[in-house]
Amino acid sequence: MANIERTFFMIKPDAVQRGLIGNIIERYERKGLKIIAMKFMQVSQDLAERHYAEHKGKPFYDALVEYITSGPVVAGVLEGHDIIEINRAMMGKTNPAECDVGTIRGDFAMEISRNVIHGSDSLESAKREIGLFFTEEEIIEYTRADDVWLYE
Ligand code: D4T
Repeated sequence: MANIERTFFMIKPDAVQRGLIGNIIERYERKGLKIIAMKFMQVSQDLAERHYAEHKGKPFYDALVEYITSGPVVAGVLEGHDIIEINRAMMGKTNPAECDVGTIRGDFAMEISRNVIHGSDSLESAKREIGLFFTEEEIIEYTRADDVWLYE
């Protein structure tokens, strides 16, 4: 049995403004990823600073916080076998110039500072980020009808 994990994702302000929400969610659904929480929201200055705390002091930090608070985002939680690795593979590398075509960033992004989507990079960061954006009550446990055909 593979690992059932949870991961946090965020469709960033540039993707919302460019009308990419549907395309990104469609990719997740087509692949078989299970969405267990999702909301459309404005990230506050305080939440942005907590989310990006590990980057504080880096040259791109201020611009990063400004970008993520510049308009609404879609935040969500995915659950599935090895979901952190699968979501990172679907997003592509952080720098769109290095992304494979077919990945979300490879298909939609041009610059590292406008890279369309965020996804947790480890179990530890997933747990931290889910806790920052969602309460336990907002996370819905359910069985998806196609799980029996997605997993052996
Ligand atoms: P996020 O957190 O947005 O999913 O990106 P990654 O997990 O893929 O990458 P990261 O934590 O290393 O970077 C966070 C965020 O900062 C932006 N960034 C990064 C930037 O604008 N300039 C830079 O030089 C770097 C390294 C992009 C993603």
